[in-house]
Amino acid sequence: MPDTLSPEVAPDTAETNRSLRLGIAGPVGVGKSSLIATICRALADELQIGVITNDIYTDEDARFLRSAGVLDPERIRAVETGACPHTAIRDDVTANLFAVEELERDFAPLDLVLVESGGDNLTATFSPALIDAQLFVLDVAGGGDVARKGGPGIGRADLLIVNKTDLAPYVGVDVEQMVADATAAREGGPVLALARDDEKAIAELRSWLLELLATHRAGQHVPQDPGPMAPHFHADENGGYIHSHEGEHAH
Ligand SMILES: Nc1nc2c(ncn2[C@@H]2O[C@H](COP(=O)(O)OP(=O)(O)OP(=O)(O)O)[C@@H](O)[C@H]2O)c(=O)[nH]1
Ligand SMILES: [Mg+2]
Repeated sequence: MPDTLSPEVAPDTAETNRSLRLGIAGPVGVGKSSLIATICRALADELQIGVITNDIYTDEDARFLRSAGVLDPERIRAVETGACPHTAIRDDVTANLFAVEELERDFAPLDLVLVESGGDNLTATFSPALIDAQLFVLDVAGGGDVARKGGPGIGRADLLIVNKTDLAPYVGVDVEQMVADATAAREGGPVLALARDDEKAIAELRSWLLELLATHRAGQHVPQDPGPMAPHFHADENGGYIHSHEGEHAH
């Protein structure tokens, strides 16, 4: 596995028994729920896992995951946000925090709680008040250019997934190029190309998660806030450039 998939580590913090809370965000339909099913399939034998889904007006994602049979259905709970998804994962995380804590209490001790955001736009990220680490998911069907456009999730999530690579030949996307563009937008941060039947990529994701869990338990993982702004791409007549608002006040 490449070195760039190592989670960030900061020394001298306390060990913890609390579950690792992992957020999964990304645009509508990129495969967030399917990815959660994949993670559960890959790790449910060795880890105690719980799932919180966020839908705007339904509990459809929770129902999908329960019917996938990857986890005890009781361990999958839905939060109906009733508003723009980022409101509940970033602005006021109360409903999600209650749901996570209740799940942790009911099934103690849990190792991993996966929180799926409702599908949103490229600006949506989780608050570090809710989760310890976050995945941002894109899919090839959304177009190879999306990775290059940047945004906080693409730029600074702990891991970026380029999903549904099996569809690349049908939508004319060069996966290697998309991963290279994403890696540049992330200034070298980890990017994983994945499809739900790609055993090798799933094994890499599994190793990344176990390594992250180990650093979390050792008290050495520091949650990062991707924030609302991140380096992003501006097109111009010379082919465009990556632009950063570093040092400016956040909106
Ligand atoms: N070809 C292909 N299809 C996939 C893959 N993963 C998911 N899908 C399909 O993509 C569609 C959307 O998947 P979901 O997992 O519901 O996506 P989501 O991001 O959770 O969607 P929302 O929660 O509605 O935003 C479904 O039809 C899945 O079967 C994959 O690796 N390859
Ligand atoms: Mg979903």
